[in-house]
Amino acid sequence: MNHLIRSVLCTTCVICVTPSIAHAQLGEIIGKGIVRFDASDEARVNRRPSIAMVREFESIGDIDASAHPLVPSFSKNDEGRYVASIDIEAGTSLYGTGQVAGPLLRNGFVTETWNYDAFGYGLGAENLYTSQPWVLAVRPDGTAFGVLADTTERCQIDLREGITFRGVGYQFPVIVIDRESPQAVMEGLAELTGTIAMPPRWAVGYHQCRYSYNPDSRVKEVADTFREKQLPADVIWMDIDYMDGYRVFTFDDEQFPDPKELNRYLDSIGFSNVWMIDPGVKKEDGYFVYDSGTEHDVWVKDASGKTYTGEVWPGVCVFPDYLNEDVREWWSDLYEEFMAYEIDGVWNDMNEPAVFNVETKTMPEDNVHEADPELGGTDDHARYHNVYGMQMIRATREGVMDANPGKRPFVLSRANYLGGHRYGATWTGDNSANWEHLDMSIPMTVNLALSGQPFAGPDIGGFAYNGDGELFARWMGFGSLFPFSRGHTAKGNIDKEPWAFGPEVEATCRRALERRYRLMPYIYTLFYESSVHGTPISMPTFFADPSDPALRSEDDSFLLGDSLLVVAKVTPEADRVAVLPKAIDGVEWAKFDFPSFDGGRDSKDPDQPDLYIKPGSIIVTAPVTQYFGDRPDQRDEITLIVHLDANGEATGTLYEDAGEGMEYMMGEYLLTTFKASREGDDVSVEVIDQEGNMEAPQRTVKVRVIE
Ligand code: MIG
Repeated sequence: MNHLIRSVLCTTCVICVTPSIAHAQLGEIIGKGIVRFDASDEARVNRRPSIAMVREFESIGDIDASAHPLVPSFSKNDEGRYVASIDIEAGTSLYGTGQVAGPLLRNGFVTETWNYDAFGYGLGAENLYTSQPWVLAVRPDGTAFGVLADTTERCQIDLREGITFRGVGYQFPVIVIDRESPQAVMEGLAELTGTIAMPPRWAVGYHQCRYSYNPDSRVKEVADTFREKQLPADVIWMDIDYMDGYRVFTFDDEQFPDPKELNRYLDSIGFSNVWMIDPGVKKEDGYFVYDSGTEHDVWVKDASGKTYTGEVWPGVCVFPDYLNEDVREWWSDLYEEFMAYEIDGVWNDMNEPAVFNVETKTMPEDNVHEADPELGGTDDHARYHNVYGMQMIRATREGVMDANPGKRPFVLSRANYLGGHRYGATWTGDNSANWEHLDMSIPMTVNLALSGQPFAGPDIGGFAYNGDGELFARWMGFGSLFPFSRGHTAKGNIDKEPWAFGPEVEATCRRALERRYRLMPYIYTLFYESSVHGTPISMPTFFADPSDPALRSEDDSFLLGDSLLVVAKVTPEADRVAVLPKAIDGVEWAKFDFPSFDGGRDSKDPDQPDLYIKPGSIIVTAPVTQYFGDRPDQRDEITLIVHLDANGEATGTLYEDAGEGMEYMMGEYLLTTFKASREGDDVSVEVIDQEGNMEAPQRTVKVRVIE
């Protein structure tokens, strides 16, 4: 604690009678434009370690809060909740608050952080699968600030009047990031909570899933059909039915007798694989995971100190205490044998944790976690509930990396917490196959991005219920452009592969997937930028012009990176008119499309979203591939889509690396900046900057100028 500086500041404080009150006005600078406020001296001394942040941030100087424009007021309410509020000026737009169903603009909404198995959730859901106690606020002039309530406890985020957090259990600190733009605030959040790691390139491709593809012959059949029909895809997923009686780390003898052979087959046709692992471990003597866990004493205990049991898929289960380092190590080790079946990626589901047949749908709040001292030490489930899934995937990721040294891991998690993007991607859980959910899937993905999770997307087509071909086609149209792009559906539903609804829907899906693969060089570059700067990958349209009030609630469209605007048609009638960003110095964002495989029909397909390129930018594209590694890596030919600004100039970047492996961290990559300029009637393009040690390829560079 910074006692010296604090007492110096105190001498300037005239009303300093009761120190604990005066010090409520004290904040510590912990970064550029970043101040942490505590409610009192006592709260500051008793502050818990932050689990959201990458490290402990020490004060680099105290500020006189009376001079700070955004001082939270702290209090305790009648229900014993700890309250922190920040006033906002009229015209301030609020976003983030994690995984939220409903519109992009969050003013007027109330959310609560409490990870929850929310099957069949609707618009009014107060809490879903992940928790991000964070609000992004954009002032009328386009400057912005972000507010983080640094608590893992249940915490209400009330945006009905200003910004109010009401947390239980603990007097949490509040961190305010005040910067010149919403983009800069998001980078500030990444300075505190970290960035995503560069994923393997296959994980940036299209993923095909269902609950479940079984037996193994069905997995092969689906993968084969993608190739036969020339529908680009990189990944196929194994949901829980591959397991032997839902026992994690086992395989069903009859349906999946030879998982390695299956993975090799998939690999031979260019498919990567992802297999599910849940936290609930069947309580059964003789089952190696249960026996080994019991021997290592890894299970979460109830309040009386006995091993807690709860029912999930396999029946009565026990649950690893991922808050504990030894337990995480034990869990990581389980992946050694598992990954040896040539498994590429892991999906951790049900890790809120979900428990059947209890009203709360999770474990009792008075269960006990033997958490590491760095995480806060031994305490109850109420305190650690929201980070249970995050700590699970932290251990999973470690295990996957240890098992496959030198490979980039891919982990998908259903539950997560602010900062958990460091360990894995997230999806929006069990949505439904209807137009309301199709519509919500854009703002949900974008608000997750604005809450620090850029690698996200919905179950394309909807998880619950069947829907129909029209809905599916429309959803795939823009779903193929989310950072995480995966089709999925629940057990018992009709088939929902791109060809399942007949030739027209199949053709639409092909165009949509081809667009993603043509845009792959650009999208992969966005992942790189996110991994370095914490920039969101999908962003709200208003990021194009944060000072334009007309864009603040626009959520039928989204930006994929700075340069590409995706305008979707989210009603069956396609009758909503999206608000576009204004022209820049007289130059409009320009609509463009790809000449399609079947003769330029792309732009006539009413189910495709419209694509617009920003004035002054270059989007790097490549010919369609069916999967990563299909043609070397799309490096032999690229097409620069150029839209000149008012000065007749445009720039754009391309990041390239091996697509897998860690060598990029040692400089084995190439970051190329292209610049296009108008010269009379011509447009010339030059490379103005190149960074990285990877050899520049010989290639054809085509240029398409969009007017
Ligand atoms: O209670 O593993 O959200 O994606 O297919 C259902 C089966 C358990 C819930 C996940 C869903 C997955 C399903 N799981």
